[in-house]
Amino acid sequence: MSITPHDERFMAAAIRLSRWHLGRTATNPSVGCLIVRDGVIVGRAVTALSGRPHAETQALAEAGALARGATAYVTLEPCSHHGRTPPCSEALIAYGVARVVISVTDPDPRVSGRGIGMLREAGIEVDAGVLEAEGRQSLAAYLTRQTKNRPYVTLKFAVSADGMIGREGAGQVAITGPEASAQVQALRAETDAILVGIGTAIADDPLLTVRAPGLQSQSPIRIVLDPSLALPLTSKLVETAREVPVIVVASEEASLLEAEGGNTPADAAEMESRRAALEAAGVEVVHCNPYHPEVLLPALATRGISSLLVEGGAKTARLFLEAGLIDRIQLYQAPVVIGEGGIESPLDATDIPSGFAHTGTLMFGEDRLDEYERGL
Ligand code: AOF
Ligand code: ZN
Repeated sequence: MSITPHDERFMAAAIRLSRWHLGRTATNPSVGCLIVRDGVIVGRAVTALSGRPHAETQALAEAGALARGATAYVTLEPCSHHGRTPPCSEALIAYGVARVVISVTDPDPRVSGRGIGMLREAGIEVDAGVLEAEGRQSLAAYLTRQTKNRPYVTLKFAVSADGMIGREGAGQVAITGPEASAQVQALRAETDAILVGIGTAIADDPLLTVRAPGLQSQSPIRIVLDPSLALPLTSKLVETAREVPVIVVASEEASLLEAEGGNTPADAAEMESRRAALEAAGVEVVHCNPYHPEVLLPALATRGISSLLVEGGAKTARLFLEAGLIDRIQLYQAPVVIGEGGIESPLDATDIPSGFAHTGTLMFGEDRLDEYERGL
């Protein structure tokens, strides 16, 4: 049988369903699965919170005997390995599914092609690659971590009508309105970690949590690039470190500081006491050159972080852009005028780096969101 518009419609629904648990199944991807019999959905599921059970076994359980002869739509190739439960491919075979339609094949070396192989060997018809671009987008974090050993990185920033992202010495300056803020809260909720530079951490004293009603438990891990451990113990980040984790990325050794800023050996003792104080407050201090995202990102991936949101400020944005380590840019443009003392944006709509494609524009109240993406 060839792919029909019905297949695409059901796959689109499976992809929408998969987004429901985005960012909440780490390190497993959030996969959507529909079981369809005679054009009617008889089972549906998304990978459970924290990653197990997988989508297929839950959808099959809902369909029960109706799964026999039905078609399963899955956003990712069904697994073939034994985890905490037997492989999903085995379950699809056992329930007597006649056809499996897949969006994206799984790069996990334990699965990669074997899931499809098991199904075909059992006589099940398999079609892969349906709505693949959309499927890959919904699995971007998982695919990036699996194939590039780093998180999928989104750079988000808001620019005023006069091209500014804030005002010198003014702390947090409202640029976008409440509708855009709600959207950013939703973005944070589906992201594993959020990162800012020490400049922003001090100037804005941000909380970087998710406060939207119903999503409060989905705050990402908060990461501060802080070479010399200058994050104040009285900052909101440190004060809430026991509720939502904070990781401070400091320079690897005092000798590096010396080379960079002429610090004296006395600073090593000072660093040590700051580190002890931060750790006593519940902050995790990681030593890794904060100016080398190409080293930091694989370290974060190893800890299970698949998606990262870079939220500020200009210096940190430039650092990641120059390293070529941004996968997606979300640029909010607001009608607000900052004027005198403004901090210039590192980027505007006219100088988005080459390699990024403009993938959409949305309006949130008065604010315009433009999204740009690079291929995975
Ligand atoms: C599926 N359906 O819903 C998901 C899959 O740690 P484990 O044993 O759960 O295995 C994780 C791997 O399972 C992950 O790398 C990916 O290959 C697959 N995820 N597979 O059939 C699902 N979430
Ligand atoms: Zn599975």
